[in-house]
Amino acid sequence: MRLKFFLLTGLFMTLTLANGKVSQQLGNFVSFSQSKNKIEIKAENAFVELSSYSDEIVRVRVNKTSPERNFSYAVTKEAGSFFNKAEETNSKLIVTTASVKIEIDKNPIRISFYDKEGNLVNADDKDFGVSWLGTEVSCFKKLNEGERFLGLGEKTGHLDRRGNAYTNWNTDDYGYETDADPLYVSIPFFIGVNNKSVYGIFFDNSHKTVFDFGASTDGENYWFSAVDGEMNYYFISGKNVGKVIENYTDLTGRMKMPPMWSLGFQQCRWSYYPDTEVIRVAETFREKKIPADVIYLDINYMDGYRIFTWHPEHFSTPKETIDKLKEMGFHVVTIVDPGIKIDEKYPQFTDALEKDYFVKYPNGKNYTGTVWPGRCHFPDFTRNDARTWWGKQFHTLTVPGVEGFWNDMNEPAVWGQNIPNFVEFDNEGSKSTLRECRNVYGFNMSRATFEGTKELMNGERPFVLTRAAYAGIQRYSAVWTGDNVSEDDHMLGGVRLVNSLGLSGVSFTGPDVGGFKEAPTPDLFVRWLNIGAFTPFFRNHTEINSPQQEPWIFGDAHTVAARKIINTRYRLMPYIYSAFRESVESGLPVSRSLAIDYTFDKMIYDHRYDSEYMFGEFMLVAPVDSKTRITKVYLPKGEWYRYGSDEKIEGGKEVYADCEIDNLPVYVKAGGIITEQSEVQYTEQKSDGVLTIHVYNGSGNTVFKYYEDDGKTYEYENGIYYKRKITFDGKDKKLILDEVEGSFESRFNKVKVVLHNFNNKEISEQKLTSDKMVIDLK
Ligand code: MIG
Repeated sequence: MRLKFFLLTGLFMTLTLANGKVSQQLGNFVSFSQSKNKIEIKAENAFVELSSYSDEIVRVRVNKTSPERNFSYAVTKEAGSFFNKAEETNSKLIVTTASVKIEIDKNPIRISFYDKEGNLVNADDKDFGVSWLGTEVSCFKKLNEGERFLGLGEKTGHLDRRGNAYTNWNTDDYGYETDADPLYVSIPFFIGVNNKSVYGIFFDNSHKTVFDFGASTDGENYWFSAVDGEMNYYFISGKNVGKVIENYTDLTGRMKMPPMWSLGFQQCRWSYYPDTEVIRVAETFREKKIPADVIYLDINYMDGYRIFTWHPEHFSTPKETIDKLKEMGFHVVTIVDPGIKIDEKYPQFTDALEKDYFVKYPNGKNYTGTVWPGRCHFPDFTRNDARTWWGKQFHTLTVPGVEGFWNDMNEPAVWGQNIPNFVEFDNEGSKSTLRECRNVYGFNMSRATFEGTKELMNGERPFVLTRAAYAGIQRYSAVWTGDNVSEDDHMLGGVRLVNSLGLSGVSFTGPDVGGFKEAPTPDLFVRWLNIGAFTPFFRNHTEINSPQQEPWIFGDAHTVAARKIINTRYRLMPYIYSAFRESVESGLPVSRSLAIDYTFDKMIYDHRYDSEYMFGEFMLVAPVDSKTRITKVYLPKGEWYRYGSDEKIEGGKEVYADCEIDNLPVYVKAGGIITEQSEVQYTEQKSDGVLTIHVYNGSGNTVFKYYEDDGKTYEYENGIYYKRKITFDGKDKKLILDEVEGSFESRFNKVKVVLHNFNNKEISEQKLTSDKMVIDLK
């Protein structure tokens, strides 16, 4: 009787579970098998698969049925065989790599990750591990005491995300609030920081995902979920935050060197037209001796907003216009939107229609949405052939000389902002819908743009910029943080967006300096410019019908300040370019939240200080609003100098700092090595040929990895670069330039050393040779 009752309720339960009204747990362990590359576990209600990508990267896949195809837009690395032979006991399965121990409790299945020393780093929640609710899949994790959460890409809020929840669903949010979520970019990767250990989790599922870092479950656990698809995450270990980022970018790829000109100052607005106005703006930069490298054409350069066309009157001779700009040292970036105007007389439309490259309704009709050009169809960037087609269309821009491509509206955005979920995508041969493909739409558009323009530019580096993105975007594009507002809070919040993107593998990022919506006060503009000068992507941009926002329109004093600030950016170019190279090699960002180097210092998470960051290896930037003239800054343990000064400041405490409007608090770490050049008006202009190395006295040994290449081709991938280690020996007070590696000839023929807090002030110019040089600083 009793047994029968159980059997019946059992059957009943299975039925209710299957209809998704209540959740379903993965259940107990049934059996397992190990092959060369993976461990497959059968559970009562699920299949669990473990695989390894290095000793420090373990992938966990959990599916209700035997796993779907193995496919990822984000991951470029192949699985390997880093697992030792699994050990089975009555209650557990134990799997190890050289650096991670994974314990799988059998009843029910719960996964725990330990480090080499046997410390528990991350574990499933005891009550709830992986479960489903209909198609929705969740993973609950144990929340450790004091655990912090970093990253998750372009997310507003504070550095430590604990106590907050976030959604990934790429969204066009014009003039977003400083606590808005979601924004344009989805990177389902975060870093957990325990009292001693750190780890990363990359949940590679492009559906709408939620991350709840102990926000709403009484601090008992934290969880992440997706509305559909697999529980598919990578547990990434590493001895510190930097190593976790290195491992994550080993998995999802790193950027290539962007063109050097794209590290210069970029001038944008919606929109400069006609061509004579573009030339006038460029000329004004040169007249006023304010350095700049780039000018943008926003949507008005096109003919009726048709992508890949030129406006017949306003830009009747694009090549002549661009040639003129090039003579002045300017590069041109044009905007492209994904929406292709429905217009039988527009060849890009008829061609794509004929080739059937547009995303579709379930009945096969092309989806139509309205954007700037009017009614549009949208290329299916989840198809390789459509991507290739898109890439080829750029010839109408590259032939006249455009070198940068700004991918906008690729969330994708349409008027109404609500594309039906059932719109279909090819999804690389495995048909799917907007639910799975929205978050990777901008990623794939940027990829098509990068690959296509790279092909068209005969070996020169295109610059690609995007608004929407998914994990791995760093391989193809820089990211800007969308339609912000001209307010102090946006300026400061924007710094944290950049830092968070940096923690998530994307180095080349920045906000609209000065603010997109509304107009900045002169002080806000100058302060923002100053922060922008210490941000990887440095672009001034503002919306249509807003007041002019070029650096010279805020009055004489502010123009002088703007010039001084932009000059600093150009002086620092040899330092900044080297920091980009570091990013290309290791994935470490250029703007590095203090959580990278000072992870366990709790003061850096204090909301007054959590926007501070290292710019490159040695400079600390302390952002401050436009109204404050004296501020408190937190300097981590160690010794520091205010940038450009010789006064040493003891760290490990809060200090007061003057911050006149043209003087952002920027510090250099003791032992810091900062390479600079003479002031130039654009990156390709010849400097005086002197490389100036600033050394800030300290007692230890510090190393700077100095790097140069031609700044415009991919020849550096064939060894044509100039790399040398510069070491400051703080004990013997010597500067050692190692022998040059690579076959590129330096832009500089002389070297000068400027000393900070030494007995000497400087070591006068000498010839820069490629052999080892030892410079005595005493
Ligand atoms: O509907 O191209 O974020 O930078 O200036 C607005 C016009 C479309 C949004 C971008 C902004 C750009 C603007 N675009």
